[in-house]
Amino acid sequence: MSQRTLVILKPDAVRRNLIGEIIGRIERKAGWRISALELRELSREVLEQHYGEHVGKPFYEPLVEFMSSGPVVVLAVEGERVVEGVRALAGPTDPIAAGPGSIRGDFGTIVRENLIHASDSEESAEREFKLFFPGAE
Ligand code: YYY
Ligand code: MG
Repeated sequence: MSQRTLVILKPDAVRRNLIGEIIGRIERKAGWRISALELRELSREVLEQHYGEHVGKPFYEPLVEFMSSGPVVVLAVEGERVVEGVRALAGPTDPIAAGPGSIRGDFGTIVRENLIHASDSEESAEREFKLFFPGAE
């Protein structure tokens, strides 16, 4: 079943020159394609909507600080079971728990700086796509 997911390469990925490496892993999956891509800085307002489920949690403020600390790459990826698939490429939230071969396992250090966001469901993906690419199809 073809799907679309929303991916953010976080400020640590941009600062550490890892965006090519990460996008390459996504592109090497047969049948997936990148359908939107932009380097930009995220406002607190957009981040509050994006991370609405985490507002009020102890890690929320430091997370927003981090996510607005520099440019990110926002992209949409389309393809077969891509929502679950990019989450699998990313690995678990905490890089310490992420195995080698996953993006977070190979490059992550601490939980906050875990390089990549990927939508957790088709519903989240559609909401996030509209938030980051308003007006796009
Ligand atoms: O979806 P995913 O990114 O894997 O994790 P979430 O539980 O949605 O948390 C979003 C984001 O928040 C996570 O990627 C890092 C950060 N975070 C944190 O800094 N500390 C935690 N204990 C949990 C999450
Ligand atoms: Mg999440």
